[in-house]
Amino acid sequence: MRFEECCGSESRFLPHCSWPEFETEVTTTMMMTNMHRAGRKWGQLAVAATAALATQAALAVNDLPGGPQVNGIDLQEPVTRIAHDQMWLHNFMLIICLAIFVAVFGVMFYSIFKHRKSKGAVSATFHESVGVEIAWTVVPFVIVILMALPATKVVVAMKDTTNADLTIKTTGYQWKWGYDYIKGEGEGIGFLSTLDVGQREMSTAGKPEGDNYLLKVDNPLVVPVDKKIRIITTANDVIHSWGVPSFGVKQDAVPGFVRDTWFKAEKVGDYYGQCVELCGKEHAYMPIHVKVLSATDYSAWVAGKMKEIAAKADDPNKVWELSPLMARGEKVYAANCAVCHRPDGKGAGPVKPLDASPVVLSADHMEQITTVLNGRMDKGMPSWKALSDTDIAAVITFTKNNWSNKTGQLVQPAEVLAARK
Ligand code: HEC
Ligand SMILES: [Cu+2]
Repeated sequence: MRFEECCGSESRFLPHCSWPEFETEVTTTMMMTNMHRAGRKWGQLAVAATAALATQAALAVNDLPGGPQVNGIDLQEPVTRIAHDQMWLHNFMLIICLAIFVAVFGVMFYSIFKHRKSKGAVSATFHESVGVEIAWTVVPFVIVILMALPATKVVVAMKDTTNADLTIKTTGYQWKWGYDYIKGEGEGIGFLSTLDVGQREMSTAGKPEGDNYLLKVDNPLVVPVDKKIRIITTANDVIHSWGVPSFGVKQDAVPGFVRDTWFKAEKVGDYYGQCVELCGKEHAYMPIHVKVLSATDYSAWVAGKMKEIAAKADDPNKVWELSPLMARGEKVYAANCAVCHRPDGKGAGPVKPLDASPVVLSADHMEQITTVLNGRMDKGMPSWKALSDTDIAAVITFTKNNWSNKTGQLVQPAEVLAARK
């Protein structure tokens, strides 16, 4: 295995990179040991084989709808127009290749048989037949054009990511996927999708179970049916690739670059894929599970997720202690206020100092709350209404207790909330 293949474009050394060689060696040694033993005791081997068959029967695996099939030899069932087109192209070219195969080998074997030496065949003496040469140039050329035309059409359609209903950013990590809904219904939702822990345990124990072995994730990607979904791919560490066979989609996720692809699932259901670019030792453990829902189910899912996000956000009625609120306020100050009021709180020019400011020191919290909330637009102090109640309470508490301001006052988010009305 080449180093770059294992570790992607970044020159970051991963010690596990050489594991396949190691494993091959171990497996070969094990196989040899087993053969040796088997040679000694055929009886034992027979017993072992029967046992193995029995366990196999117990662990019978079925086709996974939207995923791999048992002994599947065809492409997975297509559920997007692109996947249908790809399947058609595949069959079309297969037929052409088959026809060429039959024609070429037919002529060849016929000639070998018909003109064999034992029948007294004498080779022909013609040379440089213009007709034949033109034919074997023109015919393949026509065939290539015939194949290239529909193929180009499909490739162009695959790249057309315009007018998407939903845009989702997909980030490859060693070894999981991150999904961020960046445009369309569900905008703002974001989560990580990791292999289900139980699956990893089964793999470690060498006891695969279930039809979705190594394809089960904790949080599947959820999308609505019959909507054009644009997938933007990128990666955080090494090159990964996002691929779902039923959608006919496979797009590399490259660190520092954004690429895109799209799909429009025509059927509700669960569809599976995997990372398809060797990305390190857990490459086999970063599956993709896409749940395609009806429009109403999708809206319900979005509503649920939004509630979760809101619940995680700050509760304005939470009563804070001084030190966590100060720590948070320090960050809010550095991010929003320090540009004008300076890190030392002394201000500059028309920007009044906050250090020792009467407004800041005032025992009446409202004085500073209204100043920060509404600003003094005419004097160059912006309004900070866009910050959350907790952020405003935090930054005010911070200014009231930092530098030479040692008021010991604590401003709670609820006071800010009340002042907004
Ligand atoms: C764009 C520059 C700017 C930023 C950013 C800014 N301020 Fe101000 N701030 C001012 C100016 C200018 C004044 C003085 C207004 C005046 O003359 O009354 C002021 C005044 C104040 C006052 C009143 C001081 C007094 O003694 O009257 C407070 C309190 C205050 N700012 C807090 C904040 C906080 C908290 C933040 C961050 C959330 C912040 N400011 C961000 C420009 C800024
Ligand atoms: Cu990967």
